[in-house]
Amino acid sequence: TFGWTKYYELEEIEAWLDEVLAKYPSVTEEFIVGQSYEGRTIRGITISHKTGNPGIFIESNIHAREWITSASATWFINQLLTSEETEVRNLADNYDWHIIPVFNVDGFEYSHKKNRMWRKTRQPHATNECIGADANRNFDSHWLENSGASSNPCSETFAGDTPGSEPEAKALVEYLTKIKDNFKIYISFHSYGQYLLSPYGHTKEEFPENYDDILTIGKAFADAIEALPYGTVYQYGSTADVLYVATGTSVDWVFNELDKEIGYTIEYRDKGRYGFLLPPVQIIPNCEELMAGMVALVAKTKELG
Ligand code: 0X9
Ligand code: ZN
Repeated sequence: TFGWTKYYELEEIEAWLDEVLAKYPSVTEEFIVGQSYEGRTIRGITISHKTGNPGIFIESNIHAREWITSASATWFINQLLTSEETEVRNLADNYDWHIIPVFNVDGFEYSHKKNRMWRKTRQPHATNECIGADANRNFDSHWLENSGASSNPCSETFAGDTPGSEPEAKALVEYLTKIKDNFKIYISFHSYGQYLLSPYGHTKEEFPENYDDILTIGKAFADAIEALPYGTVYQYGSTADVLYVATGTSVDWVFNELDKEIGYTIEYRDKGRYGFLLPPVQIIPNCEELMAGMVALVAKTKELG
């Protein structure tokens, strides 16, 4: 049976998703983002307990090797459907959730079967033998500017030949454009480093107009996590300021092109001891931190209007 004491392969996650959809038909629905390069279906689940709720969109495992992200996404889905805790019920009952547990399906499968450290998509390049692009550099927002991505197909941050050259990124752009009125918060799950990153990724010379609010919400997220018994510390701030310049990311595209005010990247545990190979015993603690952080993030976002 499915749980959160080990990491699962794509097939097992898909089967679990089917079970969840069958078990909670009145509040869940499957959505299809599109097809990957290798022809896999990129699937998501919506959870809605009533009409008229504001929406929150979660994209997870855009980077293949970041296995804690899909483990956290499935745990979070399970909590929204089964928890009786007041704070979790509030999130489940009063928000509509759109969650893609595994976005980079081809890369994720490859990271299980062939190369644990795979990051990118799996689309071959026309003139170079290196495979794949960084899907989180392939979106049409400051694409390939300011050395926040690479034009070298062999680089881990290869931006792709054009914005949307990767079928996965193109499909997500089309899907999000179609449903853009149904969500106001966008969150992208990554690992590792323990950061809550906000726009912009493309420059540290400029900040969004609502950056004060973004930082206030970020502080609420980080404080809530640090208050748990684990005492885990998250840093927060703009991607370019706190981490590094990154262009063409999904969060910046949603923020800039879909005019959303709230978009974050969560970089989960740890700080580098295990890195992408976060031991399974840390899945549940990481998830508890996610929930505490999300409860605070959503509450502070609401408070600030
Ligand atoms: O470089 C990335 O794509 C992310 N870090 S990772 O180590 N998981 O690869 C950070 C991207 C965050 N930036 C924005 N979304 N703006
Ligand atoms: Zn990542």
